[in-house]
Amino acid sequence: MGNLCIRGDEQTDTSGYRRRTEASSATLENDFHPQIKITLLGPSGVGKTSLATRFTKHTFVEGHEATRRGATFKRGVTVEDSKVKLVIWENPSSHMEERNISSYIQDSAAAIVVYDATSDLSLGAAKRWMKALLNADTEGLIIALVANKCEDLERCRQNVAEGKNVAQVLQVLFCDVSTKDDRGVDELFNDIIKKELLRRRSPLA
Ligand SMILES: Nc1nc2c(ncn2[C@@H]2O[C@H](COP(=O)(O)OP(=O)(O)OP(=O)(O)O)[C@@H](O)[C@H]2O)c(=O)[nH]1
Ligand SMILES: [Mg+2]
Repeated sequence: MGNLCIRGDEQTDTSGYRRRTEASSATLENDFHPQIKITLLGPSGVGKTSLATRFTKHTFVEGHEATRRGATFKRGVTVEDSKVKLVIWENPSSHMEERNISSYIQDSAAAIVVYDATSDLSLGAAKRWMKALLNADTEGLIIALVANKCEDLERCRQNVAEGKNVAQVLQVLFCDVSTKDDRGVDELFNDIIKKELLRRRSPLA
């Protein structure tokens, strides 16, 4: 899993690293710098809220309630001795249009395009979002394509393989996850944070 530590009530998980949950908002505001903003993109129902909620609140909700206004999710994370304030932003998918991509990714360090790996339609929509990203000014932006709902890997095999291929060709991150089973989610955010910290430390940043 790597060097991931979360501020709040301290717990030790099965991998032996100490983790904390629910840093108070005062602690989060005062002690966690720099801030890294991540924007979630993708069609309705693919699990964007679930991904953010799993990472920031360690919970999963079965029912689908569409995000109608923009939603933000925050968490303090310590990665490689940096105390990072992570802000995850979700736009309402009912209002999102690919041609407005530049306004969604403004100020973001990373954009995650999420798709439902059990649905071909959803993969098609994710490809359109990837295309929109490629046509926008994304210099310095970390891009990740994420296949969600991968509890049953055999069922998702084809759509995961296709997503992986798209990501490889476009040279972006790819991750298959299940927010329901809490699989792959910490790794995804950890990878993005590490990449962004490295970029900010670069003499060319
Ligand atoms: N089986 C399974 N279901 C999931 C998973 N993640 C999310 N879901 C379900 O998918 C539905 C939609 O999840 P949301 O997180 O609300 O999706 P969203 O992309 O935020 O949807 P909008 O806000 O409408 O754009 C809910 O019923 C979730 O319980 C997963 O990993 N596995
Ligand atoms: Mg949502």
